[in-house]
Amino acid sequence: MQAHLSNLLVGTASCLLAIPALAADNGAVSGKVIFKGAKPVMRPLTMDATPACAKQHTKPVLSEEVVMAGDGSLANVFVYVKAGLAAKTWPVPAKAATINQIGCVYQPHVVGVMVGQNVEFLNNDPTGHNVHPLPRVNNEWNQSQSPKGDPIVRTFAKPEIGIPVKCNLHPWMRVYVNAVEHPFFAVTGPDGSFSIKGLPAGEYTLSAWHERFGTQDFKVKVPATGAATANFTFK
Ligand SMILES: [Cu+2]
Repeated sequence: MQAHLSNLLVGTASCLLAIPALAADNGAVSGKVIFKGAKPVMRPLTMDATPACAKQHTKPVLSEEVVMAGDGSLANVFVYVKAGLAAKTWPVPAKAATINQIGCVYQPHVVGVMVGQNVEFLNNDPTGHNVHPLPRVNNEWNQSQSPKGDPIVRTFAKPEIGIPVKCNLHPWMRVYVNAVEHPFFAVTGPDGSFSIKGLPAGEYTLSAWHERFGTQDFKVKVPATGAATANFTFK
């Protein structure tokens, strides 16, 4: 009886050891964001007031308020898991999210970061800038940066979607920072597509945010392995 019980315990222990492999987070959700309707016409940015900016461009630079392909595929949409994740703390990436200033344009135009992750603003330009986020929830700050100056490194302490960041010197400059408490987010590319990987299986509310077209939610069931699909249409 004694021997039988210890065999049973050994068996139980090896089962427990196997559990982490079974619980690996291999789910994913991917999809595409499109816009249906008359395509908005973007105005060219007027940089004439600052020749150091204007001189860096040979062609007109269009506002990035709407970046859309001919078929309506919508870029620069921030897609993230809004609800459904277990209450746990996800590790913050050691690597900073980088926002460069090139030709007096923020690159990229929409950025996702984790709360507490470093956000590094670089200045590639031969002119000064003044980085100035306008959050509703996080702390507002603004900091000037000399031509080709040292990076400005900051964090966003609270979750917040669509934080506009402007430059006090160049009114056309705009980047939107999105801070969330987990790593399950993406920004749509020029083809309107996105992919969020490494999700635990479960039912989630995904949210898609666009600076002009607003917010849309989508309920999705993510399998333990493989990808669920979530497509968004803005009008
Ligand atoms: Cu500037």
